[in-house]
Formats: sequence, C-alpha cells, structure tokens
Amino acid sequence: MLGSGQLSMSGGWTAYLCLASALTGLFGPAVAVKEHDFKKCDQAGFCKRNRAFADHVVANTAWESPYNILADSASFKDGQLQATILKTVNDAGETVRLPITVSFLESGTARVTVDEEKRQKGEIELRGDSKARKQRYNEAEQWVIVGGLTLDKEAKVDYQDDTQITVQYGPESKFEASIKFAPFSIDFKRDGDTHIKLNDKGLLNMEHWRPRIDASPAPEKQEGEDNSSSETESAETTAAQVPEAYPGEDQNTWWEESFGGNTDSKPRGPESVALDISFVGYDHIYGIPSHTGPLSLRQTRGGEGNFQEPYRMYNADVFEYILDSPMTLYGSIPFLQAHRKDSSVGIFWLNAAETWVDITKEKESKNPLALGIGSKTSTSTHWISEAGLLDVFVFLGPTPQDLIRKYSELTGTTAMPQEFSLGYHQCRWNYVSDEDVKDVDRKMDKFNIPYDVIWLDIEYTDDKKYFTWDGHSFADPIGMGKQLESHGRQLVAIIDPHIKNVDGYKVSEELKSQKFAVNNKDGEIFEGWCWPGSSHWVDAFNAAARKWWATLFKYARFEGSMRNTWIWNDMNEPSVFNGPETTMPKDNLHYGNWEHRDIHNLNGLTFHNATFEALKSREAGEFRRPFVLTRSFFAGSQRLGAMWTGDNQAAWDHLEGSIPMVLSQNIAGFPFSGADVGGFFGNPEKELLTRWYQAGAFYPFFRAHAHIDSRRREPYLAGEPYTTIIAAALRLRYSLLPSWYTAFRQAYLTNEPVIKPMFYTHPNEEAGFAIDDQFFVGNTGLLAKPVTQKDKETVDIWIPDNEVYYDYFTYDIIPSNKGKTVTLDAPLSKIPLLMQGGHIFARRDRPRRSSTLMKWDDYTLVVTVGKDGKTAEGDLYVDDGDSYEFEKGQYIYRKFILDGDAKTISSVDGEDRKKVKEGDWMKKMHQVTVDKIIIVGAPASWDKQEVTVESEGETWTATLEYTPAGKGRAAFAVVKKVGARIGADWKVSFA
Ligand code: NBV
Repeated sequence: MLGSGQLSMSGGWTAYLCLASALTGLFGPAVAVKEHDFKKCDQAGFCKRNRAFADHVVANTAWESPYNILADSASFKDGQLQATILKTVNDAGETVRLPITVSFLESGTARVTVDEEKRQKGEIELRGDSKARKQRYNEAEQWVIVGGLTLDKEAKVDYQDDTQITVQYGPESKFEASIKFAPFSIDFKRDGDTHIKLNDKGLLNMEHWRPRIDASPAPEKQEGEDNSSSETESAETTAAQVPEAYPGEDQNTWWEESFGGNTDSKPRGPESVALDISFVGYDHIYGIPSHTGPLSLRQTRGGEGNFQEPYRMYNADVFEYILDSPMTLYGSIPFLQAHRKDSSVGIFWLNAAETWVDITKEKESKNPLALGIGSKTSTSTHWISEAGLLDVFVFLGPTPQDLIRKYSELTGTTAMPQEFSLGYHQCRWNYVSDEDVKDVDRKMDKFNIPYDVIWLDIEYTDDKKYFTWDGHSFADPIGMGKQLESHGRQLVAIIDPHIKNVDGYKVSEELKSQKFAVNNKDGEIFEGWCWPGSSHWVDAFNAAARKWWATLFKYARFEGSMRNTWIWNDMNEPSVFNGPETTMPKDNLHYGNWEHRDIHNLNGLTFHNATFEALKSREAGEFRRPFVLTRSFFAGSQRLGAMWTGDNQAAWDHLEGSIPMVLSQNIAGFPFSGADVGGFFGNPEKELLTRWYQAGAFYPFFRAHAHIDSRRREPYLAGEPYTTIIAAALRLRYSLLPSWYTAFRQAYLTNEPVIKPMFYTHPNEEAGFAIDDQFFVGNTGLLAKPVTQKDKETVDIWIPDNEVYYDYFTYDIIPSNKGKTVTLDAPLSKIPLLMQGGHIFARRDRPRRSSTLMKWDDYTLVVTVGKDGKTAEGDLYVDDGDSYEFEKGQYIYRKFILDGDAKTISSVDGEDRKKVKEGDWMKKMHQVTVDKIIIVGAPASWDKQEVTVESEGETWTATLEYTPAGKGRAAFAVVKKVGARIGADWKVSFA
C-alpha cells in the first residue's frame, strides 16, 4: 500500500517508486539501486576534468604545477602565514591571484585556506541574470567549526628565503610545515619526518572564474540531452579561444551541465577546487563516511580488489543502495585518517560541495636492490570538490585518539543523549493507527521484551502534512502518548523538510508568506515533488526560518505531541523525487543567495540543527536534551543527535556490511549511529532477524525498522526459539545501558568512538588494521563479534593483545595469545562477546520494560581481573538522562579500582571537582546502591564467606560466594548486597 501523496505524484518517479516497491514485495530484497541514476565521475564535469588532469600530470614527468607563491607576498604573524599564490593560466603568463592563509592553531592543527581574489572582491560577472553570490562559499565554517581556532602564537618561522618558508609549531615545536613557493607545495613533518604532503604531485587545481566567450550561438539543447559525457567539442567555447588547464581539457561542461534530464545553469562556470594529499609511508586510510565497503578504504583507480570510481560525497537518497561501493550515500564527513604502526595522521577537508576522493597506494622501496625488503606503502589521495574554498585542516597525530580529539575540538563532540535513546527503538513504516501502536506496546510487555521508543513514519500525518495527524487512524495521539508514558516509553514522529504545497495548510502558508523556503535559480520559491506531491523546502540556513521552525514544535502548536514525543528527520539530503539525482537543482538559491551547489552536503545538518534547537524547549521553562534522528549529515552533525545508515536490505550481506559502516561513523567523529535492524527492504528470515538483533544490541543507535511492504516482524512475532533469543539480546543491551551511557559520556567529552575498531584500540598491531567485523565497546573491555553469516555457529575472533579474555556468559578463559585467532562456539542463542581482563564495568541486572523504569535500580559491577591476577579498573557516569543539569555538576562519575595487593575494590570520585549543591535527581540517587560485584578471575585467596564494606564512615559485612576455577572456566566471586551508595566513596576489603 502506498500513501496517497505518492499516488498523486506525476512523472517518472511515481512509476519508478511504485515499480521498485512492487518488485521488492515480490522478490524480496534482491532489487538494487539504479546505479545509472547517480553520477559516475565522468558524468560530473568537474570530476572528469580533474581526473583527466591527474592522468595528464602522472603521464607527463615534465609537468610543473602552475601555482607559485609570490615570495614578496609571504608574511608571517601571530601563528599565521598570509601570501598570494599566482596561478599561471596561459602561455602569455597571465595569472590569477589566489590568497592563501596557513594558520597554525594552538591545538597543533594546521589549516590551509585558499580563496580567489577576484571572487572575494566580487569582481566577476554571473551569467543569465543569476542572483547567486559571487564569492566562493565561505560560510561552511559557521556551521561546522565550534572551537579550536585559536592561533598558536608560539609557532615560529624557522627558515625563510625567497623559495620557501619553514614554520615550527605544535607541541614542543615538534611539528613543521615546509612551504615551498614554486611550485607551491607543503610538507608537514613530525619529529623531522614528512608525514603529509600537499600538492606534491601537482594536482592542485582551482578553476578560476573566467568570462564565457561565445563563439557562436549556443546550440538548442534537446530536452533530456546529457552533455556531461559527450565527446564532441562545444560550439561555444573552443580550445583556440580558452586556454586549457592541460592539453585536451574537456570544456564541454564548463557553462552548463545536464544529467538525467535536468540541466544545471552554472552561472559562475567552472569553479572546482582539487588537491593531492599524500600520506608518506601510510598503508591504511579510514574515514570519509558514509560508504559501504571495508573500513580500511580501497584504492579507486582500478586494479584487482580496487574500485574504479573515486569515493563520492554528495548526500543523496540512494534508493536500495549496494554494498562494497564508493557511491555516495545519505551523509558525508570529509575527515580522513591515515594509519600505520606507531603513527596516525589525518586531514579534514572543509568543503560542503559535491566532493570526490581518489585513493592510490604506491610501494616505495628504500633500497631498490632489496626488492620488497624495507619497502613501505604510501597512500595518495586526490580531493576534488565542485566549488567553494580550498580549506584543509592537517592533523599530525601521532595516535588515532589525538586525531579524533583534534578534529572534535574543531567540529564539536557528540551531544549527551537522552538516556532512553540508548535503549531499543521499535520502528516500521508504518504503525498504522494509535490502536496499532498501543497494541504493539502491550504485546512487547506481554512477551517481556524491553523497549523504549516506538516510531511513527510518514503515514501518521494527514496527507503528508507534517505537524498534523491522520484523523481516522490517529484520532487520539494523546491517549497513545499517555499509554506509552505510563511505563516510561517514548514516541518518535517523522518530520521531513518538504512541506506540502497546498492551500489551507498553515505550515505551508507561513513558509511561503514569510519566504522561508529554498528558491529556484530565478529567486522564486522552489517547487519539487516528494511524498506530499508538490512541495517546498524549508531553508534552514535562514536564522529567521529556524526560529519559525521552532515554533511549530511547541506542545501548544503541534497538537498531539507530548513531552515523550521526539523527532525523526528523514529525506534531508534533501530528497527531491523529480530533481537531479533525486535532490535539488544545484542552481537553487538558499539564504544569502548561496547556490545549492555550494552548500549541498551541509543541507541535512542545517535542517537537523533547526529541529534539534526546536526540541530544547517546547514550552516556557523547559530545557531538555533533544532526540532527533537524521538521515543526512555532515561534519559537526554529531553535536545534534543520531544517524542511521538508511535503506538497507533484509539480507545477510547487509547485516555484515553494517558493521564497518557503523565503525566508520565511530572513528569519523559521529558515533551515535546504527543500521536498520532486520533490514529495511524485504523480509528477513528468522535466523537473520535474530542475528541482526544480536548485532544491533551493539550498535550505538539500536533501532529495528522495516519498509511499508514488508511483513510485520516485531520480536514477539518471530516465534520460538527466536523470540526468546531476541529478547535475551535486548535484555543484554538493557543490562549494559549504564556502560553504554558511560561510553557516550566519553564521546561527549572527547568524541571517543563508542564502539572501537582494532586499529583504534591497538594502533601498533598491524594484523588488526584491516579488521572491521569485531570491536570494543567504550572502555569496558567488552569485545564483540556479531555473527553475520547464515548457518554460522562459530566465529573466529582475533585477539589483539596478551591480556586475559573471558567469555562474557560462561567466564571461560579464552585460550589465546596476542595476534592469534580463536574460534568460539556461537550457536544461534549466543552472541560472541568477550571480556578483556583488567576492566570494571557497570550493569543493571533487573529486567524491566524500559530504561526509564530502571532509573533507580541498583547496580551490578563486573570486575574482570587482569592477567597479572590483581588489577582492574573502570568507570561509571550517571546523570538524570534528560536535562542539561549535568553541565552544572549534577552527575555522578565514579572510578572503580581493584587493588589486588591490598585486596580491595574501591569507588572514588572520578574527577577532581567542586562539591555541588545536590539537586532533586542527585538526592534521589542516594537510594541507589551497588547491589552485586562479580569478580571474574578472582584469586583463590579470596575464597571467603564475607567481605567488609566501608563507606561514609560506616563499616559492615557482605556475603561473598566464591566459585573455584572449573574446566576452562575462571574462578569467580560474587559479593552480594554490597549496599554502598553508587554516588559515594566506598571500599570492599577481601583481606
Ligand atoms: O518515510 C518512509 C521511508 C523511511 O521509512 C525510511 O527509513 C527512509 O530512509 N523514507 C526513507 C522514504 C522512502 C523510502 C523508500
């Protein structure tokens, strides 16, 4: 069944969607994305040109980059180098002035920004009466960067002559930027060794503004004619009139470009920016999500096992995306990390326009006679953006942790989430009525299946008019919300950025009358097609539009919404059914007359941001942490909520592919991520569904979702043994919620990944660098390896170190050594989960229906004794899970320490902080205690009946049950009814 909005859609998209949907229903998830609906590099004029340019440069050893710094122009002051690059554009020596700034930041990060003087000054002409801004887009920073820009006044020029300048900067001046003037290039060094090179290969290319020279009238273009891949030379501009950047440059798409029947008017002509960035001696590179494929990125210039196409970042609604592909997906983060044993370095390419990245690796031999011995691999990347500034941040590490920290100083850290949002989310397109929602809610209880949130997809609305309810099927949203509220549950409702273009719909009328929508190239309101039929798009770049958007979410205005209603922003790439590549025309105009081309990849972030800000306060006096899920995102979106990986399929390979995708999000600074559990398209077989729940229980964002044509698959429908196994996976997630929340606190502070791949936790173990199917959870030492293959009843886990590892469920000691792979039994009922020795993590073991109901439950601490037989430590963070009071110190942060010599386990304040006056939540937490401590690997000398507990000036005893080691199983001890307050200092003595 399709919504009425779709039925009223005109054009190819309706037919396409209906057909695709019908096919999915008939044949299951075998339908894949129509790849030809999305551009390949040679169908995007600027990508094609830059790749061809690169080919020319590589083939031509005599090539010299035409970009030279004017020696006289270079001046260095207060941590910043200013200069002018001259780009020579023709044999006559004509040049273009490109101001360059190299900023050395206190954090040790360097930033290189190149602009175009003529455009800065607005001394260009736009074609076709365009109202677009003349400047290169220079506001990405306003959306993305939230700190870390303070200049390093200690940075100093170490050497300068009229050919180069060398600047020392960073911690203890260990970093060095060596800037060569002619041709322009920069080598970034750490401790004297070069790690990153800019323009070393000479691929820097800033397509400067030029007037269009008309040789003859433009030929009439037939409707739907694509010129991007045409080989014929344009009649308007010829090589004779316009200098070529390289011999044979394809200038066909300089002034206009068509794809899929849409023509882009390009009023500023060609304006791409491109640069080669090489990582010397680095074999692995990670990041630039979202893509399918391995965590360690592939080469993109063909060859066995490599991609043919560059990784693309152009946020798009990629219907039924395929696996193992560099195709773009819904969101992008142009942050890339290069890694080798002992070192990590990286870059952040701050550009919101369409961007492609080519990756190639070269073996370099130190000794040419040694054939392979001592040879190392270097990785080169070629960044190609359609428009905007060249703006690149360079991080010199040396650890993966340093990179994420520095990147996050700039772009912000993960928002402290609503605590419930770490629980399980039950979603489908669609729960068809309020009665349906209430029924699912009751059934989850009946089957003892915990969940926190039930979701409403687009069908809850009256005819896809957001902020309204379908009067028939959702006649009583408040009644529905109250039932959920009665056991601490939440509702998430979808609100998309397309606003139905219809009279009598207030939201639409206000949007239009106040001019808060995106405009077309002529400056008129843009109209396109989406779920509601004819629609307009909120322009969240406009502060006044955002202010208005916030009013729509007020409880008083969005009738039927309540304090437990939260929001899902879908389709915010934005998805436009009849637009080029299912998105907006690039010549559309946003607030400030920036072209859509300039800001495309930021669009999703700005809309997400508008909703996030709106939810902070929906009535006077309210100030709460929002929960907003977004589909589209950019660098910085981590400050706003969660993302998911979009429309996957109910297929085993999609389950498998989800793990590197989520890991990639985690190391790219946006850890609150997950994939649709069960698979969006199609109907998962029960084994797949069960395995997906087991994996999903380890996604930072844990939501099941299903397409409207798929069969119902709430966990209780699976039947036995599946329902019981799924419920167990859910309960495991719920019992570990305190530890997940603690991991999110770390992400809030430093943007540590919530789940961590092997290269991140063990950066010196080369054998782990390409492993992307197992991961650690926060700092718990929990090492998970979900089963992602059909009929698999064992898994091979790679053991990264010489710590002791215990099976989470049986306490068996894993017979292993560093670098070895062990095979674990993993029948359907079992999630392969190990505990690394040396940690203490918190759980809440009492099964409840929702996380809210667990709020005042006591804790269990699990101690995994390290290989030395006597040490372990860990932490726990708790706050009210809802407000911003934690910013004022209303939280509990404990450090737990096992001291085997002293035979004690103690809890101390984890931070040196001022005592705060306790608010209501802190006071209520006085009733919450440590119930149990389980010590796995407890020494035999602890074979006692009793332990002493000391806390808050009192001493008492608690019982200890000791179980000696069994066959292959570690000894363990359980201290029962510890009774010390979770928020207080305490000490348990085993002596
Ligand atoms: O709103 C309907 C769906 C939604 O369920 C899904 O999660 C989104 O990714 N939405 C896309 C629109 C169309 C899907 C074919």
